[in-house]
Amino acid sequence: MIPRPPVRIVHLGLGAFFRAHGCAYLQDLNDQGAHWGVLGVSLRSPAVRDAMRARDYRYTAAALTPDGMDLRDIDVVRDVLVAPDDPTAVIAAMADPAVTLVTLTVTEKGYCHDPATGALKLTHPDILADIESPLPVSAPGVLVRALQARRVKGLPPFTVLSCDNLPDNGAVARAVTITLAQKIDPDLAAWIDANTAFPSTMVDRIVPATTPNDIAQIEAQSGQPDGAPVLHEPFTQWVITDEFTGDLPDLAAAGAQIVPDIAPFEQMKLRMLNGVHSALAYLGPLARFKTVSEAVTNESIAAYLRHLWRAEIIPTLTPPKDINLIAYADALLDRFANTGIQHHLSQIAMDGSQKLPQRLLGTLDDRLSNGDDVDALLLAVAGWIATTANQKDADDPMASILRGCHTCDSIRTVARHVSQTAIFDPRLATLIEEPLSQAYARLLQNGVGNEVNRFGS
Ligand code: CS2
Repeated sequence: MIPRPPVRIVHLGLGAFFRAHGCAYLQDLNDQGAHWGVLGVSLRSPAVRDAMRARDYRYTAAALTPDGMDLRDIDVVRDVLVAPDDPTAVIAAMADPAVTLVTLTVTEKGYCHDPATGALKLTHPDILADIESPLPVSAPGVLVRALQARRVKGLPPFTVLSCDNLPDNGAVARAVTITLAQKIDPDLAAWIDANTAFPSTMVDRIVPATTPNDIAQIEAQSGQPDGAPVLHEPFTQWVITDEFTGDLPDLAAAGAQIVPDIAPFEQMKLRMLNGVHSALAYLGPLARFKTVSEAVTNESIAAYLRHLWRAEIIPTLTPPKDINLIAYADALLDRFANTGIQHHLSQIAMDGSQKLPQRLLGTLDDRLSNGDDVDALLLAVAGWIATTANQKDADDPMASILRGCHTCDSIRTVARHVSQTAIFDPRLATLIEEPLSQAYARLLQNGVGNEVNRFGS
């Protein structure tokens, strides 16, 4: 029997995405003879650990195609720690000399930053707690205390690899870590700044949430019990800035692209895939669609998305080398239309306040500043407002601030949204308020079907 790989990577925020994406690359590497094992850390709940325990952290990854599922066994996770149960054990594991890489999928809000500016929110309750206590609760807190422990032991830092959908996610991870370290120990902050690499990455794979029905189907197909399988589309992409130093996995050997400048890849993916995902997530349910594939098989919605890409998003982008953005958009529509995937729009809709700036507002800002047409983008943002203002239990850290009030007409509702400086840069707020109020009023008056139809079918 092949020995299981030793822990050399710690992953913060172990959820379905990293298990379906990063772990698949590591499995490919290990299949080629490397030995990279992962210690997963849950920053909140024990659910993933508990579900993975029965198979000793092995699990099935199911690639979803319209014709069925291709199953693969992934065996790179060696253990999972739950930070709130034992933060000291997490810090000790990250200060192990064998660990050279810490990867993160903690979602946009996990960075405890202000999405509009990228700066750490020093008033965030978790950050206030982490300045006071050596037992951290936030992701930046865990990074700072683990780097502090390594410095005390005379070890070099680990490389920090953010795998969240944020522009220049390495720079965001660096900024929040160093800002917090400055509050705790300025010498430590200087040491981290001088010695730690935070490469930026663009990660891409559609990973719908696993349901009990999916588990039953996978168990029936594989013939073995598996409490924690993950589902994913066949497509995968991982682009990483060429800032890797030290003893790190050769992710290029598993198909990752290592590039000198990641910005064109990130902008392309965040604006074209995630931006359009968010547009669908807010407009689709208003037309009673529940999943991405259901929504895009509607010809008017598909025509709206084509217009959004071709007329409004693509002109703001610099194509990465050798990529044709029209072909990229067509491929996205095919990926979205995969009927083997039940990707619920509600999964994408959550945390809109944290997602909108990098997905839709940057594009809007670029175009409005040039006096370019923004009709289709405004409709998407109006859909977000209609959702957050009218939903009682929106899954968003700013839900209570964005929820509508009885006395708010459409102008006041839009004004309340655009005045949130954590989401809207004040300059953009001034530019956007009037046209957005009109778009929002039109959406309420005409309904989503008529509004989408304006873009042809
Ligand atoms: C989605 C992403 O839930 C969401 O917000 O837009 O998770 C998307 O599926 C991935 O980024 C695809 O790589």
